Amino acid sequence: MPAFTLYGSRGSTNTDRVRLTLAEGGFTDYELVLLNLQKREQKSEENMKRHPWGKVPVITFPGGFTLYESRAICKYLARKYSFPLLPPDSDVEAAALFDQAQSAEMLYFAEPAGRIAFEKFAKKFMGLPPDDAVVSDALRSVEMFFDVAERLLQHKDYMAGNAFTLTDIYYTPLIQRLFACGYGDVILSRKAVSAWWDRCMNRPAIQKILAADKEAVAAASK
Ligand SMILES: N[C@@H](CCC(=O)N[C@@H](CS)C(=O)NCC(=O)O)C(=O)O
Repeated sequence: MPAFTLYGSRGSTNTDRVRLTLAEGGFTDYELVLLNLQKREQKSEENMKRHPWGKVPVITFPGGFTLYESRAICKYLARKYSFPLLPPDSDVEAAALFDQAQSAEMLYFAEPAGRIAFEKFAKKFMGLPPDDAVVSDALRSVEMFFDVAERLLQHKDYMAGNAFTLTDIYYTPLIQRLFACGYGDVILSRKAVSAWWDRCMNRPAIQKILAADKEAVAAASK
C-alpha cells in the first residue's frame, strides 16, 4: 500500500507544486489520483470531506490524516520525510528568512501570477475570453515583483538564501504557466532572475517531472 494518496488534477499548478517537492525529495511511494476539474469532481461529496473548499491538492494517509493547501502539504512532506529543502529548525534566523521568502512568494508573486494564469489559461478551457484589464493590472504587479527580486538575487542564489529550498519550488509551476501564456520575458529580461530560474530548471528532478508532463500532454493530444 502506498504511503499516502495525493488528490490533484492535471495541469493544476497547486498540484504540481506538491509533485515537484516529492520529485526533489526522491519520493515515489504515493498514489496520485487525478480529479477532473471541468467535470467538477473537486466538488463531489467525497472531495468536500477531504477539502472543505472543494479544491485540489489534498493528501490523505491510510490512518486518516488529511491535509490541504499546497504549501502546507509541501512543508509537511519535507519535514516528515526529511527532504533537504528546508533550513534546519535549529537555525532560527534561516527558518525566519525561509518564512519571509514564502510569504513574499505567496502574497506578492502568486496572487497576481495566478490571476494571469486564470485569465489567459484556465478561462480557455471554460470557453470564456480573458479580461484584458485584469491581465494588464496583474502583469504590472508581477513586473514590479521581479524588479525587486532582481535586486535581491544579486546577493543570493535562491529566494530564501544561498540554498535551494521549497520556496524556489513554490514559484516553479506558476512561472511555467507565465511562459506558456507568452510572458516568459518577465523572467528572461532580468539577468539575476533569469540566472536563478536556470539554476532551478537545471535540477535533474525538476527536468524529469517536466519531461514526463510534456510526454503526457503529447500522448493525450494524439
Ligand atoms: N491555495 C490553494 C489553492 C488550491 C486551488 O485553487 N486549486 C485549484 C487547482 S490549481 C482548484 O482546485 N480549483 C478548482 C476549484 O476551485 O473549484 C493551494 O495552494 O492548494
